[in-house]
Amino acid sequence: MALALKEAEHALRLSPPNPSVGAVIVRDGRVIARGFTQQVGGPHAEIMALRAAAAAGESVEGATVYVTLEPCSHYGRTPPCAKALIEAKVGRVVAALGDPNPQVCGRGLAMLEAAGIPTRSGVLADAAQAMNAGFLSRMTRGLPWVRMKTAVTLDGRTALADGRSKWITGEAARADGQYWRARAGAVVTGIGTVLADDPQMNVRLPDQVRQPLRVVVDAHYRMPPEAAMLHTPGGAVIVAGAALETEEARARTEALRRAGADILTLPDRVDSSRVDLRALLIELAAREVNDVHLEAGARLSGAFLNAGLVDELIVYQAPCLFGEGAGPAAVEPPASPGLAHRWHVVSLETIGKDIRIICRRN
Ligand code: AOF
Ligand code: ZN
Repeated sequence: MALALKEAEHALRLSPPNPSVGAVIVRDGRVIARGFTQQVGGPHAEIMALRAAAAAGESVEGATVYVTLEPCSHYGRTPPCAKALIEAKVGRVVAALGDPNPQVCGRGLAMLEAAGIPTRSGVLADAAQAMNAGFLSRMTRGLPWVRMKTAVTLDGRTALADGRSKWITGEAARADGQYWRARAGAVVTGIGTVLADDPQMNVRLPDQVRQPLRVVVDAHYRMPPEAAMLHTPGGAVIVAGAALETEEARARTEALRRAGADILTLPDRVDSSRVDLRALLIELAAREVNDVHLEAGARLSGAFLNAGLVDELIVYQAPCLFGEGAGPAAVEPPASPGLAHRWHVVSLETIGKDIRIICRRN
């Protein structure tokens, strides 16, 4: 199963909105084939492993299949893996985790059992869960998994006193940030960041085949139609704004549409000139976004935190000190002490000359 999890890692940037699954086929104590989930619409991990076995001239009859998610039982974009495993006459199926997709939800393992193939589930479940936190979140909560990324100094600052902020962290940390972006279904930022930095918010890795949606939270539709995001290759651009009934707002949204943006109107429950961030996440989940990569300034990051919508923090910390009076912290103040203290560290690593801390919610 550990090998199957390793295999699944190859799918992280490729498979969304499908979960990233790995499969390994073992016969007489020997690994005879491996596979991982392909791009959406393409074969699942088990099918790739069965094909690899066939290509290598290996028989899978009676073999054990280790797979990091319950084999599917439904006709989605592809036919059911459980059926393919039954037809291939495998001997046993071991899964790390049940598939909470309501179209599967135990039926994959039940199909195998009904065909006389013994199954087991729950092997290395924690690692499998962590790897597909986004897919599991969308299936069980109807919300994407939200990772908030920030880059700060040792004293938690995002800019010098004069506002200069470019490249706090080094090249290695920035490349690592690209990998996290690359596994997301959507990169979310705020209009403040667009106006200050004019970012592209795309994935610039040479072997990347899919691009996450690019979402700008922009209550008043202030995004310039000339913004780089609208004129660089990458995922579709969504401008998420409020229900403004003014002539100017209508003219601005029209200009943005002409520049290629998709306008999403999400009025806040208490204030029609603000964006309801939970409604935004529900809408993104409906568009099959598993993972949101939040890469924004202190204001929007703080708003997501204070709405209790952030699941994970990725903090890059550079070994420098900007000191008292320097630019802003990564986020606006938490609305309550409970929100400030809700995190625990799950990983701490050096990335080039910087450090990366990953925290999850308690
Ligand atoms: C598997 N193995 O490698 C993956 C599975 O539309 P489809 O046919 O591609 O089905 C997508 C669903 O299949 C997805 O929502 C999830 O429940 C399951 N993903 N299942 O047996 C895999 N990626
Ligand atoms: Zn499948």
